[in-house]
Amino acid sequence: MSSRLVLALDETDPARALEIAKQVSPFVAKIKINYPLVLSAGLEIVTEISKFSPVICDFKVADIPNTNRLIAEAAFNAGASGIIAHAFPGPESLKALREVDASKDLYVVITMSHPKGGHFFDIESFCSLALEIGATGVVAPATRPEDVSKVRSLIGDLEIISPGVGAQGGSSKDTLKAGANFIIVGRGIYQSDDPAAAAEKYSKELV
Ligand code: BMP
Repeated sequence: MSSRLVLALDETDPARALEIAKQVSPFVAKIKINYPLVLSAGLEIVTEISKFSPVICDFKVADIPNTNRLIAEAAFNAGASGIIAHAFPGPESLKALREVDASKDLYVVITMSHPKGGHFFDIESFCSLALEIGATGVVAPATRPEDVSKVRSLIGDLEIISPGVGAQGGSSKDTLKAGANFIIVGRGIYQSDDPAAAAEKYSKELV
């Protein structure tokens, strides 16, 4: 069965990040990278990691349509298979990302996993926006499975990818039960003494 695990590779040492990407690739569906790694390694790291796994650029894009477009072009040209965006700038900003390349995955953040991370997020409006613009899926927090259930009831069969398992204390079992398709784990894997073994263990919990 294919893995339902996404590695959040926030390791900032480029050589170590590449080595981890290589080791965990048999156990992950995708690798999500974020600013900490790209700011230390440059966008070329997207191309390098794509040799091992599809890469989601978690740039939480949140700008006017033209700037969103420029960011997506850079990420996709580097080889990213998908990109993550914030919903609050509205439909035109999200559509601009979609229009760069509709074959790429676009995930919309619905609400966030950290304490009080949901206070300024409008779950209903953001889910309806994700549907309206034809998103591939959404990001919803494993730390609040009740929010994942609510999101699932609002977005039909769009994908849900859920961070917050491991270091943030979320339960992968409860999150999958609430309707998530993929679980995102960062520190629980890349900070482990044996990232490949940790990725294998998490991936086995998700079948
Ligand atoms: P960790 O497992 O180390 O907590 O990493 C979680 C990853 O998911 C980080 O890259 C973080 O930026 C991201 N993330 C999150 O934790 N909560 C959210 O609500 C949205 C995220 O993208």
